[in-house]
Amino acid sequence: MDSPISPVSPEDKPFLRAVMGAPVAHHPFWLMRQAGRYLPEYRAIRAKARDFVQLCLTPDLATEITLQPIRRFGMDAAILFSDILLVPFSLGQELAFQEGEGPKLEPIRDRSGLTRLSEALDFERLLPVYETIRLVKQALPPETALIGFAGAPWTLATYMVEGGSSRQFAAIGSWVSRDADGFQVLIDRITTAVTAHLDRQIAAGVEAVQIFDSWAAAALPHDLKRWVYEPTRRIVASLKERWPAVPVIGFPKGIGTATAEYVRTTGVDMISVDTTLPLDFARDTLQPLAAVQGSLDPELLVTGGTAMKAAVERIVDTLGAGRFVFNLGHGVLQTTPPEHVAALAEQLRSLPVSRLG
Ligand code: 1CP
Repeated sequence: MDSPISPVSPEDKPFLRAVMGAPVAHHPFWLMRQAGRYLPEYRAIRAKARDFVQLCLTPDLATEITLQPIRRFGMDAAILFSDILLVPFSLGQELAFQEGEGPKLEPIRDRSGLTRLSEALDFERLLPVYETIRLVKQALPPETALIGFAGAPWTLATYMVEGGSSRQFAAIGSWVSRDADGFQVLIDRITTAVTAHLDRQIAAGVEAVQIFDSWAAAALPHDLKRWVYEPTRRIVASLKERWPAVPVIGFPKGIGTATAEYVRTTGVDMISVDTTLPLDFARDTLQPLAAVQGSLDPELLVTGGTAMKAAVERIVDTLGAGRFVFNLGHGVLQTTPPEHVAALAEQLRSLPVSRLG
């Protein structure tokens, strides 16, 4: 079914304008994990859903959750409500979310474990995700952009090899050091799957995509090129062939000044910076290469008040004259009072934009 023609062209959406470096009337913003447990209306839906994977795969509910923060706070971009682990799930790896324990997957520890994975994504499993995108597009205010996403191959591999969240990364480290070529087969398979999933999301209507490499810092520094930059570069190159105008956002969390090499190598259009990256570095070294998104400490959104206000001003003062989208350095914490997000939205709408041309 064709979606109704929007009276607003993509060029009129502040989020997309800021990424492209066009003038904007206010600093656009969105927040990683802007949909989720800090919102009572999310918790109400979550309490009724049998399990988290099914919630992500129920278009009406996923649509509603995607829209919740937009209704309350008017972010300039919505992010699809879904999860990075739907890609391993759709490659045939069993996935369950246990209350309070995070995700659990049947771990793949070596080359022989690869036989338990399919060669390609089972799109049947993902059709509800693309349907959600179509529903969200119909319901979003015309000036609000929709962002799709996927986990980067390295970060997905950490979950697939460790069997869930990890802080030590012992199993993946062991596989990489024993049999890097075998691990490369896994990375290649994930890279192809992520590319296909992002391609389908764009075809369904998302206007930008973010590649989450939340555990990039778990790779050894001399391995970043092979396991972090190169797979991401391949994804960006394939997407650019089909969708040259769709911005790609990279988030290689925790790699510090190596972020510059990441941006140069991968060709992302916007770089999401975490709380540890000095703002001067973001302005002087990253902004000439790409648009910058970030970097408020999520804890400050829990604190609120004058401490948050001052930190927001410092970020906007440092980065606001270049290509810039306001965001956090990582996801919204569960303990965040929604009123603090409302205060942040108000502050960002009232701060002057110094660069108008
Ligand atoms: O029970 C619940 O309500 C589960 C909480 C939850 C939510 C709200 C999970 C489980 N995933 C999500 C949604 C989600 N995940 C989104 C939706 C859109 C939004 O941002 O509002 C996105 C983009 C993600 C991405 C995601 N999932 C990442 C990358 C970003 C990051 O936070 O670093 C990662 C690492 C995951 C894995 C994941 N999903 C959920 C959990 C508990 C975890 C493990 C996190 C960990 O290992 O620390």
